[in-house]
Amino acid sequence: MEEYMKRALKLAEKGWGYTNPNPLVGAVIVKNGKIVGEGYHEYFGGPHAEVNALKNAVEDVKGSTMFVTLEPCSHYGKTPPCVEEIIKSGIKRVYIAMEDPNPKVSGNGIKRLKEAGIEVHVGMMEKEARKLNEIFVKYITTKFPFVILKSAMSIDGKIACYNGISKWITNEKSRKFAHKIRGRVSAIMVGINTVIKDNPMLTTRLEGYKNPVRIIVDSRGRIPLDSNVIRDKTAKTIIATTELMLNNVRKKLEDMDIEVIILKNDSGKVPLKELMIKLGERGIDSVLIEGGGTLNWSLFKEGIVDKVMFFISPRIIGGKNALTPVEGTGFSDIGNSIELKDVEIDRIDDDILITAYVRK
Ligand code: AOF
Ligand code: ZN
Repeated sequence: MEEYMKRALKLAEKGWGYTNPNPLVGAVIVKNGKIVGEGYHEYFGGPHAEVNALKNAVEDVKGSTMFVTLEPCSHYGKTPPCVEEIIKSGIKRVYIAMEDPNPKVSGNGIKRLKEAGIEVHVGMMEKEARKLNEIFVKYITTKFPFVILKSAMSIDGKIACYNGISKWITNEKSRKFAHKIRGRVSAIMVGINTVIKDNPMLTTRLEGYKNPVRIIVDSRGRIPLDSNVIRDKTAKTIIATTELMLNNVRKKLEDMDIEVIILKNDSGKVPLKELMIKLGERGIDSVLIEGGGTLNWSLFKEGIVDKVMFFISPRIIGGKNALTPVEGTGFSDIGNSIELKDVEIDRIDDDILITAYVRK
């Protein structure tokens, strides 16, 4: 029967990038061994997956089984509780991949279904469901965004040549995939050096994918006012800075509709944890970090990174002054270094993608 849950997970994925900060959810209704209804959560604030599946059913669902990737909700939020709709429909059995970590629900949906005499099974393909909603699980329980750090490097660990040239290290397919990841997160973050050096656009540029908010960490307010992230209005830009930014620069930015977040810090550097908390308060559930090495080091050192995605191209760039993905001071002994777990390796033609999670 896992095939139905697999289908529900596949449907859930269709919402990628549009449901944040809500979860990705899919639901399938099966009657006499046949799928009679399917649905998923399509966009933030829209109907939930279960309701969509019921609405799309092609025959009476009385006596049927529902497969849903997240515990159906029991609360009045933007929409009425799904459990009541399920109970009303006459569905007699529900398979749930994982309990809802949302404290407003967590277990109450399951309880309510059971009370109504529905047979409930929890845990089918739970691992896959948790992975699919890794952003939601962290954000709903901590209000702190899920942080993914992405980097592209040569096999000898360089992100540019000694003279700064970096176009292009990885292949086109890898770069396209990296753009897709942008479309799935709420925000993308870079340091000011990257903006000054590369003048990137930081947009998705793929049909069917939305643009995340651009966040520039710029402690002293050095952002050039004619840079692409300021001029281009296809995505929102937030500048995170300190009191070192000059007032007239701030005013000019705000006049250009750029949000400026000023954070106090004695060291004169943007306090990154506080920044993440501020972003969480704005509903930003996920941040993709796209370098460079100075920002990456600070984020690792402060324990802010959850997941890494390293694209590695089979080429040697060399040069002892060529930049690497993580700069800063570095750790003084291996025992203190950042350890990764759940390592996965994918091939993108001749490139290698290593995905892993930071052991906390
Ligand atoms: C979704 N989509 O398909 C399911 C959700 O703000 P609301 O009313 O849309 O409720 C959001 C909460 O509902 C969410 O945090 C999760 O706990 C629960 N289930 N949410 O957005 C869905 N099934
Ligand atoms: Zn619901």
